[in-house]
Amino acid sequence: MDGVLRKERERTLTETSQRTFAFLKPDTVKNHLVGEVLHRLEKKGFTFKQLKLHQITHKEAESLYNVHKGKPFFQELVDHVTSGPVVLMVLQGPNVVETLRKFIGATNPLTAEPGTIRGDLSVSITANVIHASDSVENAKMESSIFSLDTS
Ligand code: 3AN
Repeated sequence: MDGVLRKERERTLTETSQRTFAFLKPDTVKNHLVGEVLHRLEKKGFTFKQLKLHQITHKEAESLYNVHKGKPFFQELVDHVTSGPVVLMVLQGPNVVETLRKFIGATNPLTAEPGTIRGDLSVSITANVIHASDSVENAKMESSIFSLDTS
């Protein structure tokens, strides 16, 4: 790649760089898939800015999934994410909110595309490996529940 092209590419990457919040769910820790998922995220080129093992409390889970309160799957979801340790993370990369969501695949692993994290590593809609914020605003809000910062 010549110098002008390289500079242009670096400029584009810097300008679109952003941070997002994600966590690996308890199923991922129990199934010994933490290394596999972190490896995929690293290979893709995302940068870990923060990474932390954490036991989610009921209060934190209810804040995190407040939009789903009243839905039939709410209790099962809260029970699952509080059932064991999770791995919290702040990731950085170009357009990372959208690119990470594509990379992890659809909510239901049974319909998630093969090649995506959920498509390859799960069959359960509740125990679906990883959560990732769906907007810059939600990344800020969700990370703050765990005293992390995506700004
Ligand atoms: P995503 O994690 O793909 O952004 P959301 O935010 O709509 O999906 O839902 C949060 C979590 O709630 C999902 N990761 C999934 O575990 C669970 N969930 C969503 N929809 C359903 C459903 N119809 N049945 C059971 N669990 C669901």
